[in-house]
Amino acid sequence: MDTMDISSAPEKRIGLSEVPVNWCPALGTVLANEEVIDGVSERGGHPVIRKPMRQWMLRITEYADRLLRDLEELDWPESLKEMQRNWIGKSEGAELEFPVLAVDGRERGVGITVYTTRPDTIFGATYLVLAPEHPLLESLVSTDQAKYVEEYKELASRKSDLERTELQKEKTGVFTGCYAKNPANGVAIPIWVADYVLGSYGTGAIMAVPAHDTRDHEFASKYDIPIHWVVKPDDEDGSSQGKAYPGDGIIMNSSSSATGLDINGLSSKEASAKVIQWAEETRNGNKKVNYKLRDWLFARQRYWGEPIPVIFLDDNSESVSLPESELPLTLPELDDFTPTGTGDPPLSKAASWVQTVDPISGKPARRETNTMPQWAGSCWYYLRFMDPENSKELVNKEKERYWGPVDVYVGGAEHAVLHLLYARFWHKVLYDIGVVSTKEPFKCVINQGIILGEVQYTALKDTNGNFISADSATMSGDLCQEQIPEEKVMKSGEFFVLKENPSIRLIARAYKMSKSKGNVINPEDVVAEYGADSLRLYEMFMGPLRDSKPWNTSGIEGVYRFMGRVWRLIVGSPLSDGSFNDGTIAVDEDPTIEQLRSLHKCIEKVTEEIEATRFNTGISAMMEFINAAYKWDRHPRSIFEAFVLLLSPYAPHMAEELWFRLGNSNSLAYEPFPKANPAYLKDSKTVLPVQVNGKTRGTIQVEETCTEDEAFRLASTDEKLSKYIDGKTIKKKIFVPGKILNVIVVP
Ligand code: ANZ
Repeated sequence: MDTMDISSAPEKRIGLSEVPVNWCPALGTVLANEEVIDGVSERGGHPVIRKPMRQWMLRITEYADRLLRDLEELDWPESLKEMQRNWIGKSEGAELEFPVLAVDGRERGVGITVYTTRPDTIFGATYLVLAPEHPLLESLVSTDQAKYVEEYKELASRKSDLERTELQKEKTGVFTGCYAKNPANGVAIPIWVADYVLGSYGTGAIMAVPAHDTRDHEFASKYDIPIHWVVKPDDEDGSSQGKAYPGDGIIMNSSSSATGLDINGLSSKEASAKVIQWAEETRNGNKKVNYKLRDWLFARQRYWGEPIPVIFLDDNSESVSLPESELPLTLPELDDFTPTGTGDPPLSKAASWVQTVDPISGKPARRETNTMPQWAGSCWYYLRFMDPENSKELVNKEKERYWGPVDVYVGGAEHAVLHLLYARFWHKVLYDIGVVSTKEPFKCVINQGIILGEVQYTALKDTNGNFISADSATMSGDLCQEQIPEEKVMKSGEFFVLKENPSIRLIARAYKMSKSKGNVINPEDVVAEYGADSLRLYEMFMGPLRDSKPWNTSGIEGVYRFMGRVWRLIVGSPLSDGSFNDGTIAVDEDPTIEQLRSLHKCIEKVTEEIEATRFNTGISAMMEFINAAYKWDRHPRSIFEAFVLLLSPYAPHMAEELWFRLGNSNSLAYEPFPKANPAYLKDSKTVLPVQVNGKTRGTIQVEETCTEDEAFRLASTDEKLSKYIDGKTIKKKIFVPGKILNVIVVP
């Protein structure tokens, strides 16, 4: 393997390595491990095979521990963090060395190092297994076994790692004809080759403990290899079972006078620690941490990607990175940029671009023709947003300190071990070389729920065509299903029933939008019919951001009506020709305490709900405010200006228009968001009894500071009281603040 360092940073972060890569013939490119899911490409689902190729790798493994540790301080969904933890896959154990024996039983002077997470089970190791790719394999195999081992290696090379490690697959293997010594008790144990051990993980070799590992148990049973029980479960004797006991327990059958090692009676945890200590003292091994994370294969055989700024000197194929003065390196124009199909990148067709000179030495050189994967750009675009015009540096330090890190990042969980892991890695590299000031790029990540198709209602019918209620139907009978349109459905408690016969309960389900289900809502159609603001407001109104929720067309109509109400309240009813006022019907006068209270409560609620990403309840508060405002007979401009600012993040186009009609000449984008004044948030209303001619007829809610005129105005507009007062001649009003209002009318 030849690896060249092209970075000036202390750690090697990028290198060119001949490695078995994921090659996707259909896409004509190699793919990163993160882009291969269950043996097929993440995009398109095409088969992926393993093939050795010389490729650029980014050394993300250098950052495995930091990527894991720093997850703790992030406000991300726990499930997302767990996916990254599993992908990084930290495993703590030991590397132990098993000396290889010659035919005469003496040590040959070479050892096989295994990686194990269960050093406590070392006395139960009854054979070793090497991966078919293990570099020592060839030198160990006995002459009579060589043919079988060769055949086996050939067979294994055609399987993917996934096929090899699948638990259900029958385990296969071949004896190498060679033995090793178990260092714990000096016993000679056979060395096998089997493809359930991977060459790319740990040391590519294992000590097999069939009593306590399921795969080893299956293998040993098949090939008649001894099974030694060394861990006693807390509650029963493990040896009586016909399968492996993989759990922890108390160690037994684990002492040797030959080596002096004795771990009997210890717990698994204590025994592991003791074996590691013993191995370190006797130079038989050491503690070891392993990661599942692999280096990031960073080259693609694609035209559309950032070209890698590296050249190869013609005389010795040494790679040289281009100096900063030559950057950015841009793609050459190509007529045919389709993949070549051979593994040669499309850029290899750009002969005059490929042929260049080394700007430092002036020697002839060739450009690297692989390009970067699509993830490269998304690893740092958020930094450019902070300083998009900067042509001198990636991001100005001061601007980065002001804006970074990203406060809230809304995105899908499907990027958990792709973009969100890669971007964290790049950010850490940029932190190490002083470009950014924070260790993490995204403080908080929110996974938004998906918008499902409209709820579909299904009724069940028996063979005679009669409806059967969904709760009473036994699915075993002959039933057929009928789709019921929404207008024939009503809600009854928690369930949906037929309007014409409420005893028939329906099945209500919302499906993910998909072409095949025919339930896709095209946002452009919605915008054409209701406007972009309605769509936006409705999407916010549908429910909490993190929940998946069904689309509902009557819901958007509701939101559209609300916007109409807001418009008419501020601009007035349509004029006779259908157009509207140029200005507003709001008046230039001071708002009443009651109006201020209404507004500031709304501001408080909307602000709180934005912070908590519960936009839906914030919008409900605005709807309540508008309902209350419709009852006012005066509409002070200052109140509606504040309201329009509250509405603007949800319905920016209409809010901007209303803002201008309210008499402003600058965009509302430059206005601060309203702040709730605590003075108006206290509820200081008292109940004032109202008498008419000495007889109590009802009550009104008034402020403590309420005047006689204000109390009388409230009483005469009150639904219950107005009939005793309206149209009557008022003789006298007796008002005792905070106590009573008595109106004397001419009978
Ligand atoms: C002995 C043993 C006894 C094990 C026991 C397990 C149970 P994780 O947690 O995934 O790191 N192993 C090591 N290298 C391997 C490879 N290249 N291919 C396949 N399997 C490999 O798992 C580590 C365990 O997986 C190791 O601990 C080893 O089996 C196996 F009762 O060693 B163990």
